Amino acid sequence: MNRVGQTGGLDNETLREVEMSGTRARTFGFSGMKPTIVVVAALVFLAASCGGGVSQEDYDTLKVQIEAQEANFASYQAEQAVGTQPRVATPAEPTDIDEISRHPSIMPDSTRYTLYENGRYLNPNDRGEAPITIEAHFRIREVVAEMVSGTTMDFWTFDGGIPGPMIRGRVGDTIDFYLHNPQENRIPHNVDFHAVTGPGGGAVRLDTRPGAVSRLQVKLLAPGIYIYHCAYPDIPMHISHGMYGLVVVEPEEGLPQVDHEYYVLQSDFYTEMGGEESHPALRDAGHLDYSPTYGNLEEPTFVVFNGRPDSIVGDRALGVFGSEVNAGETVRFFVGNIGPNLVSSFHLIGEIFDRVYVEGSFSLVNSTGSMWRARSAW
Ligand SMILES: [Cu+2]
Repeated sequence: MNRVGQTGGLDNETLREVEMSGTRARTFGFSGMKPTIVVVAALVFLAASCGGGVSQEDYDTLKVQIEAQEANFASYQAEQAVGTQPRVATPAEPTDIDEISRHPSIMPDSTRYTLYENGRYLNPNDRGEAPITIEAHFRIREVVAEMVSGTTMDFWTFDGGIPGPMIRGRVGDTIDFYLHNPQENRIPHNVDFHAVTGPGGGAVRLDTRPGAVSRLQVKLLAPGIYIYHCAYPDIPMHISHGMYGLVVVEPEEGLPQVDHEYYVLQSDFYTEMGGEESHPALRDAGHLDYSPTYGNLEEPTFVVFNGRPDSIVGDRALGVFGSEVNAGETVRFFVGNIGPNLVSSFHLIGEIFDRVYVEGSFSLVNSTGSMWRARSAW
């Protein structure tokens, strides 16, 4: 995302939801961020709705909005220039759950499950050639949990863990998805599936207030590994509270069998502590509030795999937590990065992947076997 103040311009309040000629365009962005791309997107929608041309009336309306937001953004920049206020520490809060991290070994071991509910993959079957329907129920839990020892944060989760549950199917399968937002929650949520073609990847259909359930039925058309995330405004705020996961769409013939699989998802968390301290220094820091300011500055307090620091070490290391991994066995990683800001520098030591599906594409494969053969010929 753009860093605030680099380009000047609009804030997102207007631009997150631009309604013109019956077309709603939703966009990403921390409050106050200059969304140049969004203006372009809005104009594209206008062009589409006006048969190829932007009317003077629509142009004038957008221009007024832009000028109003420029004034708003100038005041935001002034606020930023003052700097962040000194933190007043608050005690750690009682936790609602013992563990915020969903371990990488907790995932469907294949595409043979037709139901996900209450944290479990159910109804395994020997699927044949024909596509199947996979029914998935996600329940949103807004919880307080420990990020590091003695330090709590507010998390918004799918089924109480970060990342959310993996959905796994094959091309041709149908996902029958239900989003449950229990009454005790405070905030509406939704899901944007990047595996889905359509408005907001289904997010518009899945806006769900507390006490309601929404449903989306979609057919999986394109193979690959996809992010899903909550896309309820302010979208980066929902992402930064932990609302994301992966959808794996295998090719029609499925993926080759391996002995072990893991589900790893990187993300950033932004708090009032900013980004200067490493996580050992953030122990016993009390309750940390979410900070949109440090989000705008792209200065995360925590950059983690699977929900929190140290989530995959010690007794939670791969091959220790869950099944044991022995020499000669095969392992597959599904790796994602939701940010919302930082890129991932996934770094493997002491082993070389035989095959890398580049950027989650099953058709773009980097194979060390073929490289080795090429080198051997030299
Ligand atoms: Cu949400």
